[in-house]
Amino acid sequence: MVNREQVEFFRENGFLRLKQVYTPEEMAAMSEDMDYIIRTYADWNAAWRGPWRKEYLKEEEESKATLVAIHEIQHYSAAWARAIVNPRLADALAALLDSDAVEFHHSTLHAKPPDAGAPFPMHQDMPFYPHEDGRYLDTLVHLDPADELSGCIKFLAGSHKLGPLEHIMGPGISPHLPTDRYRLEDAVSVPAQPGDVVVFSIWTIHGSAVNHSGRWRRIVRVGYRDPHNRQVGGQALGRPGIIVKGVRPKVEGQEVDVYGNWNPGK
Ligand SMILES: O=C(O)CCC(=O)C(=O)O
Repeated sequence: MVNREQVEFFRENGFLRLKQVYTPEEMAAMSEDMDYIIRTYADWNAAWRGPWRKEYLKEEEESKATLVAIHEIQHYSAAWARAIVNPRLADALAALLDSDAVEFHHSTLHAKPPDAGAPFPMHQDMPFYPHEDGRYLDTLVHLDPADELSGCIKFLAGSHKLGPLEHIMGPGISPHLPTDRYRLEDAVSVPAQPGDVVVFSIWTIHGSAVNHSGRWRRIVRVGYRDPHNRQVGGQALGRPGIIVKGVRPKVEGQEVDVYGNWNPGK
């Protein structure tokens, strides 16, 4: 799934688009199930908040900016449970992580509705689920065409080399980087088609603009790590994930008990 050139591109830039990881048949089932999940379970009030919004949204866009989100899609759909353990993707991630084993960590839907899909400020994903080191990859599984008009993902090329950065945070403020130093305008757009997966490092700075198109832009972020990389806080802390490639290595202080839980009683 990935060749040497792609691995080198990823190491240099901190992101990589993998074309057509999923077949049209897999995508049809994933898309149909996602529409059901959005109608039935998702949070329609999930747009990120904070002072950065005045830089990203015009006055007339502010009140209608909407993000539909939900976590752990595999709890709702068999098509998505299969998508997460896809061996083609797992092989690619193992090559990018340079690891024999890959562990699934979490999944999160970010759906931008037509004409009103909310933007994301420039940030790393590290503050949301901090890990001890950089051996963590986020993947964006694309359900719809994502382009400039619909608010595709944008990356600051090479920014993963900066390592973990301090983010602006606070009550009611989504973690983000200072808007004057880290600008969406300086980022590289990565448009993608349904079935494509865009991979990036937990340290790569990224964001996206408003969906100005008349169509949905649905993306599911799925996080994977080298099982040696210990989580120290945030989303999905305290639970072992499915091993999608290889076998779980022994990691001191992070033993899984016979019931499948981390470190009982610790
Ligand atoms: O969906 C997007 O446009 C951005 C998502 C994002 O920033 C993230 O998942 O961390």
